[in-house]
Amino acid sequence: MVACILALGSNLGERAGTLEAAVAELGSTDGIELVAVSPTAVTQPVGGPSGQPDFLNLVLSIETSLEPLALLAACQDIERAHHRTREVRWGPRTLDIDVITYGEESSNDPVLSLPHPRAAQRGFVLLPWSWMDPDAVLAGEPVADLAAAAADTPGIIRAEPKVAGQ
Ligand code: PH2
Ligand code: MG
Ligand code: MG
Repeated sequence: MVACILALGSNLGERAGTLEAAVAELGSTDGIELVAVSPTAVTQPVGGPSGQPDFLNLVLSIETSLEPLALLAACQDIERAHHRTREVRWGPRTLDIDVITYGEESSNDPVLSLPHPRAAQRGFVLLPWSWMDPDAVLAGEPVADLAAAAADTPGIIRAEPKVAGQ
């Protein structure tokens, strides 16, 4: 089994319910075991069209027996089941599931770069990750330090617990 971090986001529709369902669906996927779920963060959109709604974001720690591209495919199947479409890059979406780390794997594969190439600058990934695991490290840097330095971190609010286990 390989330890991985997944990041989930939603800014359309029933956001909290979508994230809760997606966590449950990931947990019941063959080859994926949930280890921990971060608290939910209410975050302002980074990039993309202006005027889109705030996101709810959370981070999951999992263990998986799936290879990286099979893990990505499992995440994309769940995105599709929640009516995710891909019209606008960084546009509003019902559900986004990104593979942030896959063990210690480092790859420039255009389909799945690892670690996620923008994760180290994204407070909406780093801050909930640091809440879940204050000692987490990303590419040699403490996640809590990266979170403190990320431009979008000051606007992030910790939501009331809604997803079981948070
Ligand atoms: N995802 C993006 C781009 N911008 N901003 C926030 N706050 N949360 C996200 O999940 C997010 C984003 C691309 O996937
Ligand atoms: Mg994303
Ligand atoms: Mg994505």
